Amino acid sequence: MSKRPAFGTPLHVGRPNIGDKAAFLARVEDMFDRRWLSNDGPCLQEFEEWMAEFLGVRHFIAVCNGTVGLEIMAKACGLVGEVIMPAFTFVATAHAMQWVGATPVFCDVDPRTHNIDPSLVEHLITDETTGILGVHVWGRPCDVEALEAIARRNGLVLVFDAAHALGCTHGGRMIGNFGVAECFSFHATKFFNTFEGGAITTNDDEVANRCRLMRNFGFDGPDNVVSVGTNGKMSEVSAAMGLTNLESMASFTDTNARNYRAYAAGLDGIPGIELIEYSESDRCNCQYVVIEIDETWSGLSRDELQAQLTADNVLARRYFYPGCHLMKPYASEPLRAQLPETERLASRTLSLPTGTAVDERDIQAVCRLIGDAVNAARG
Ligand code: T4K
Repeated sequence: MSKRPAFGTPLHVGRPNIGDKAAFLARVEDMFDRRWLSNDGPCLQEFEEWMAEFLGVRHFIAVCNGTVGLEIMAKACGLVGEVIMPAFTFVATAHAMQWVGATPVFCDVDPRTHNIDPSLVEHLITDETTGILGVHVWGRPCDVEALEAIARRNGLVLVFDAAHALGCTHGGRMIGNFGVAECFSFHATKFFNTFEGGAITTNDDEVANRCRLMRNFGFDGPDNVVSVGTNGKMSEVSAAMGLTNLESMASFTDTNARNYRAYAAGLDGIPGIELIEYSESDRCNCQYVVIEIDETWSGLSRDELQAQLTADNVLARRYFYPGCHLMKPYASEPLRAQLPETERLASRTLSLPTGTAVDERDIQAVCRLIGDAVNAARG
């Protein structure tokens, strides 16, 4: 007979944080009374204003999800031809470029930061290259200054996928202000969600204007279509969720930080298990608790550990396995460079459950399960 799992109900990665339900429902009541459900409604306008102020950015353009946001950002910034980006990211980063007709050119990552390695970017530049797309993986900022210098030297557009990085800073400045534009995700699984949603941020008025037009079919006033566009609008109900969750954002971040510290304490000293670190000097949302498993010390592989946790109803995730470059739509493309660090990371990282659905006792139990698995594997 198989043993009973340690957790009766599954402990998921990506459980949504949900702010004050009464405040949300009141906003939805008002929305119904107004009969204004989408297309630049009052919730959307308030959400955009509040977020622009929070990020200290000139333009915050809310969109229906992060992937469409990346597509609009790419079009508005003129990304065509080849775009250099990491393969160690969620596949949406690559898909968005491919979807708008640009070719992702995958660059390896820095094993310490998990972000695109600037020292390798320049080797990948060709006559076809128009831009660099950095991803602030786990909310840890890219080496922005090095990427800016490369972009400047080579006349390239620098943009960022900031899907993980809401509320994070780099050098004291909020993510959302770097490159020509940045794109956030507010998907349900992100620590701050609008059910589905995202946003493009920029300090460039022309880019912002193009993004706003493209988000709404290229309409510049009724009947006047001035550019090609798509339907990238955020609905009122999503914006209402955004306003509600903004009121709780500080407490979500505090919970993430508390959870992170509990994991750090619980995992301390377990051989071969290393928790990724967040900078002390910059703000971070700590929404991802990621461990690296070094099999030579832990005695078991990442996949073996994941399987054991799953048997105990701890549903840890292999973000980002196997790397975009090995996924079917991209695997047949000739690789410009080998990606040993990407492949190494993709084989050893595991994201653990966190957020407001998880408490410290859960975390202590998860850490004990990991410790027991390693002890058993090492004999
Ligand atoms: N760029 C980057 C770097 C990204 O990480 C993402 C998204 C994007 C761009 C694109 O942004 P969006 O277009 O999504 O706004 C999830 C999310 O769907 C995705 O948004 C996120 N990154 C990615 C890292 O994670 P999956 O395929 O892992 O989703 P799924 O359905 O397996 O759910 C993950 C976990 O969350 C499960 O354990 C179940 C749990 N869950 C999920 C939902 C939706 C819940 O407990 N409740 C829920 O409502 O991609």
